[in-house]
Amino acid sequence: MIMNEKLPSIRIDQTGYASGLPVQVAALKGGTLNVFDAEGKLVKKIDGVTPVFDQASEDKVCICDIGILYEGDYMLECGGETRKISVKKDPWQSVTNALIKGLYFQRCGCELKEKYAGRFTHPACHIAPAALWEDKNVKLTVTGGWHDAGDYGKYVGPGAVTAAHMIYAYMLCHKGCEDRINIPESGNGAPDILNEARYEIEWLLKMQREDGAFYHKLTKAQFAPFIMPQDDLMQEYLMPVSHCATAAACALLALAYRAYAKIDPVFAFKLISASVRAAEWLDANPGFVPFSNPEGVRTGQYGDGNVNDELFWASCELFASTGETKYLKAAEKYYSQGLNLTEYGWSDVSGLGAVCCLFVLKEKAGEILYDRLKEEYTEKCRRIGAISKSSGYGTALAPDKYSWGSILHIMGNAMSMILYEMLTGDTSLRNAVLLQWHYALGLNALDTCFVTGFGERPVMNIHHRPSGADGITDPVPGLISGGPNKYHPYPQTRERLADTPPAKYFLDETMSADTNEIAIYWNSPAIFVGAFFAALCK
Ligand code: 9MR
Ligand code: ZN
Repeated sequence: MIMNEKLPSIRIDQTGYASGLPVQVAALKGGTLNVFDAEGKLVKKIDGVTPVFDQASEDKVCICDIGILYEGDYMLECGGETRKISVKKDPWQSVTNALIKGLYFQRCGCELKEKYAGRFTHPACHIAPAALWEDKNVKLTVTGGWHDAGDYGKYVGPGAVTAAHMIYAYMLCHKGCEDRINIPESGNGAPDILNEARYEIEWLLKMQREDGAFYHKLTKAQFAPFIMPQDDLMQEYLMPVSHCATAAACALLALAYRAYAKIDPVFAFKLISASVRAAEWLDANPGFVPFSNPEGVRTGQYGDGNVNDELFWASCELFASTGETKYLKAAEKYYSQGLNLTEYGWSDVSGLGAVCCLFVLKEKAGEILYDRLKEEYTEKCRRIGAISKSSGYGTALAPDKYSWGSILHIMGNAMSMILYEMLTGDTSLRNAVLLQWHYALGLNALDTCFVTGFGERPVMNIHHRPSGADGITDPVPGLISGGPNKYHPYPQTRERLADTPPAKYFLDETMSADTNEIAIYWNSPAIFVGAFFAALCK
């Protein structure tokens, strides 16, 4: 790759390294890797660095484990090139905080005040009443929630999944997400990660129809042009209800009930009641119909063709929150039909149900949903570790899996390996987890930090309407790009990138929604991973 030749031959985590964890870098030239401290003293030396062919990037690359370094700045030298790294006690709390704050910047229906948003302020947006798609004379006020991604749509399933990642991040890695992040609720006694998630959950509650079902999404018929949200004045519609949205919301609300029970019992009661009403609707309406955009609608479809994973997750969370055995039986039934236990994205949420079984229910889940599920889960995690091992950059994604939002799968696989460690006490996948986090922050085939506002070479031109329309050069900070996407690109991207290998199939360009959009449910698994490492650094 011509582009690659210009990139530095040492790839690093551009946000720094932790003094308590091994330092790993990638070298694209062989020989000896020398590490000099700030005084120029040689402190480490790794001989025999031998780059080997990496299928996903077609680079020759070698991951070098430098081991533990004390806090300070260092100069790496290998194959006649140098690159600086910094080692700090706790380098990633700020990144994690920014990723949480990134969701604040996605808030809809309220003003983003300078006090919280700095330069990235804007007046309240999308505050007009929404119309029911199926009966456009009916108008309802459904403000709030987060803009989903680079567009201004708000979608129930993706929102539920994002809030769930944040709640589980808090439940399982709370020391890494306890900071105040300067949002309007900061200092109210609740952790800000839960304050931020609540902004979405309050909106989700409004997306429930009287009979318990959830509207699939609240969007316009078409995506807006690249304008600021307050200027996007076209009519918003409540699109028809769907099984997947209802089941995902049902699951999230049952989970959120436990997360907010102590913080605000009245709110928590609302959550569990809404969850049970959703479950009742699902029981009464078993004929699954996948959502597809009604005629004339072009906004995100999120057309999930399988609801079993959502139903599994919902059953697990409802059992955890109510103790009613009917939910346990239902969860066992869905599990027996086969699930991808290490998936946590909008289309497959099985992994969230697995987390509930393994970390919340534990022995209460019983033989099938604890012992058997644990065996299957840990085996899958080991396989994820093996994928990372077989990649030149240590990336836990097979070369043929770089699709739209590849970052989701990389961060999801990092989550699985973290959960594996928590579950078994076996730390053998730790370095692989670190490499996924480093991937997001610059140790990759593109030498790009995928989180806006961080690193030497951050993504600059994310597909994100406010970032494109606000007249500020810098993008809104704390947002993670979806990253390389060879297998689901736009035709114009394919024309431009032709034979580019999968891990480089990326354009840091505003119009490249297929490779460089941001999305709330890509930020959130990165929050989980960041919170894990930030907690380790305490
Ligand atoms: O994340 C979604 C990805 O898995 C799909 O391949 C892609 C194309 O259908 O859509 C992604 O979701 C987008 C949604 O449809 C609309 N808002 C922006 C989302 C992120 O690109
Ligand atoms: Zn808005």
